[in-house]
Amino acid sequence: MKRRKFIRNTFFGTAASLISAEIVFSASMPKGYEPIALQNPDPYKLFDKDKEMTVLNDKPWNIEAKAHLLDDNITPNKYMFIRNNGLIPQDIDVDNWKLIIDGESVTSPKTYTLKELKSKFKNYTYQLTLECGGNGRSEFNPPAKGNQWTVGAVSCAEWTGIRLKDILEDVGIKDNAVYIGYHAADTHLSGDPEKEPISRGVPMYKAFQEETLLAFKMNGEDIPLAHGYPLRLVAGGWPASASGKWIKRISVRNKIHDGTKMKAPAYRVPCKPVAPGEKVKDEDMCIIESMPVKSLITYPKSGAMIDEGKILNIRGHAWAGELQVGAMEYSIDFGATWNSCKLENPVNRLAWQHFNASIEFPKKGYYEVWARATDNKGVSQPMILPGWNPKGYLNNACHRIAVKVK
Ligand SMILES: Nc1nc2c(c(=O)[nH]1)N[C@H]1C(S)=C(S)[C@@H](COP(=O)(O)O)O[C@H]1N2
Ligand SMILES: [Mo]
Repeated sequence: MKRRKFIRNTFFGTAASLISAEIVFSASMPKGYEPIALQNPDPYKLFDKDKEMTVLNDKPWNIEAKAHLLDDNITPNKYMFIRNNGLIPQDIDVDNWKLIIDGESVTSPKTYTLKELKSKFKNYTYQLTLECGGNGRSEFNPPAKGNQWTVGAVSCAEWTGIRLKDILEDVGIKDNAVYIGYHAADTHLSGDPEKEPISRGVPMYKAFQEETLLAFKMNGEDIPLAHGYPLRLVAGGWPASASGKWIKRISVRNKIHDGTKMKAPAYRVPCKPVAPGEKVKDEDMCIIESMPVKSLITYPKSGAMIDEGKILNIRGHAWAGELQVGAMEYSIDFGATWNSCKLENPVNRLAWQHFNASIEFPKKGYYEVWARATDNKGVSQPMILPGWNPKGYLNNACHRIAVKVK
């Protein structure tokens, strides 16, 4: 009861501070009532986000970072993108929050309270890269519908929780298990309680990876509400849509999970490359699994000015889905020649890797610094746009910043 009050108070506390006045008769305000003054809330205050974050949509909330905001090794909440398909659950009762594990491929369904999950199973902490499959969508031509993400729908926070595999082993999984599918507490935009905004998942081998967590902490604290409080699946290196927030139920399926947004064309790309603008049949669309190699220059900010003769120290992060980044390079001549950056190893599997380089420019003028990562299988980021696809997923083109030497 205490915890629940806390959440409600935070909400109404936020409410009062957004209105900048005490809600005098708040005690008689109907439960779940949204004060008129709050119907257009300030998302920065509501979600504790930095003012430089970009709001792409408010119904549902979709907010992204800019490259230079992602400079921290571990992404703090204020710079973490928000991607919602539906409405954030408003009235979370943590004391009565239950996780159900069911499905065709469990021997018998089992229910756990949050407390049981936290105490019964060993806790693990990993830094895990989460990138929205649609990150970079805004650059595709012909354009794809959906949130027009630029580069900022990626994060690498530190997640603490229990291994999904430990719970699945505790429940008992049948040999015919193929996929897990999540079910969450958010509401469909239509308000229809029968509809789920999203219900995706991962195949068993990913569910059984050591780093696949059911997390209850982000960066050492309770997960912020917008990011899945009180329980979130985190499957690093895969499109972040696989990492369900506000998890209530996980079904172990004897087939590929068929929840909302599992079917084509959602989170799928053509199995074979297609020409820009081409229509692709549903059966020719394949589920996105590991995300492709990518990197971001997080310092300096694009548009930086430096004095002639000075060295520019750039830095950023690189990641490669399930793989590790093997090499990192930069170019100041539009990709004609490339130089190596210093690249660190990841702190753990599926965490992004940090890079830096010291750049000398030959003379005054305008330059672009392009960054290119190569995964440990030898696959590099494309210099400009990769394969066009109907939904605008997987744009892993080189990140570029402008620099003026004066
Ligand atoms: N329950 C639920 N989980 C969800 C979503 C959602 O809308 N509802 N969005 C997914 C998508 S598409 C992405 S990219 C990530 C975004 O995670 P974040 O908002 O914590 O950055 O959450 C995923 N998990
Ligand atoms: Mo996403």
